[in-house]
Amino acid sequence: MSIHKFPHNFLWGAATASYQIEGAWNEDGKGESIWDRFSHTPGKITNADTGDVACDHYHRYTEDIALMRTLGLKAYRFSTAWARVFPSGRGCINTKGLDFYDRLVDAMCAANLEPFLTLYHWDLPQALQDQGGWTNRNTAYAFADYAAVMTKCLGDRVRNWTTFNEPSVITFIGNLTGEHAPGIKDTKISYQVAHNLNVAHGLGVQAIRSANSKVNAGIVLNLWMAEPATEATQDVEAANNFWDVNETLFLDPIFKGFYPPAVYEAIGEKMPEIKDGDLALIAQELDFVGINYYSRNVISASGKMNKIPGSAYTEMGWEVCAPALRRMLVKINSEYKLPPIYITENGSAFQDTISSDGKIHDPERTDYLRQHFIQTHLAMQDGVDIRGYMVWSLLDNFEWGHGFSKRFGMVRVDYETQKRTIKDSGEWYAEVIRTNQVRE
Ligand code: IFM
Repeated sequence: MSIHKFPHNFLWGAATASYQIEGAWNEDGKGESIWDRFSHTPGKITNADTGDVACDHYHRYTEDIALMRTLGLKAYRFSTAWARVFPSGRGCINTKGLDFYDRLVDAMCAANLEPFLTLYHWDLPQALQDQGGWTNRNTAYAFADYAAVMTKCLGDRVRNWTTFNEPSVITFIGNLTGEHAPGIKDTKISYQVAHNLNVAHGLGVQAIRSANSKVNAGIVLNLWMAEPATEATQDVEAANNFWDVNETLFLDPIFKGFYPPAVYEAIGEKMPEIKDGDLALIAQELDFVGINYYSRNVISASGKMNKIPGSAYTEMGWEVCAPALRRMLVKINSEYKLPPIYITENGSAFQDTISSDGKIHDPERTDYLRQHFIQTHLAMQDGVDIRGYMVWSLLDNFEWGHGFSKRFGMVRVDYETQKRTIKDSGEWYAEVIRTNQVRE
């Protein structure tokens, strides 16, 4: 049996996001966000679920931080709700909202957890959406102001700042397929949103650094490795093209300073309006990059394959393929000049059941994590500089369009009673952290 031993300072953690866990959607002066509006619109979310209460983390954060201590986490990745701090997106600060994050960060520090703060995990203030949202370049300037206020207030305790979580999901699921808020379905708009997000990222990094020169700034990108169905040249070319068109829209401008030619070719006149100086603004040097990895796309010359014979799938219908994580990390490490990497999300949804002993035995989730930890360790041996790993997710939570029907947590949440129960996968993760190693 081989043992994968991680470096002593490897940062094991877990991740969540504001709208998915906080609840308190209209408390203490919080403004409406696009996810409040979207989830309150009939027909948008499975079972008409909303994040109105979610995991009630707004009121139960001390209990949740105690859970993190029980698991032995060293880091906690969370996001702040812009509309809690600026109910209208800009202008007057809602001090009660800011105080919540102040208390939350204090509690993390008291528990010896390294905070990783994400400024934008999809919950745009509705007031800004009413002015065009991310299609309006002014939203990028409002974002930079919000970033500056948050950094000034929390930068003395929060060292790691992320501008955006998964800008490609905001772009394509929010503005092309319309399955996420704000529910727009328009190719041209989606690419303008992508560019404005890139601009907002650049402005955000500058704002973070001018508010506090000592903190680290980065971004979190979700990447699905694209792999050919066979070794035939046509399949290999199709997979490479799929990667270039679908996965480099943020990687290239941020780490190379230009938009990928394959995207220009694919969308032609639907390319966004790019102003002079934008590309230099977007390509700010970063202190770290977060990579979220869940699965891969398998591509043949005739398109994307739906089911791969012999592969296991999660409840999301995503293929389990940990070796593709290693291959992808090695690929991006050789193709880009990247700063240190954190795996900022990785995890799986499975149908959990409560056993007669009151426990949640979730061997598939444990196995999923084990395989991905091992492949990450192998990528580190291949020379990729990976500093930490945040499991998605600490708690079962609101899985966007799927509502509460998909459970990603290492801790089960009973949404009726808000009772938290650590699953077997959580116990197993605690042991990984304690021993700092994974057994194959
Ligand atoms: O729940 C989401 C998270 O908000 C962003 N990354 C993927 C997760 C699972 O779908």
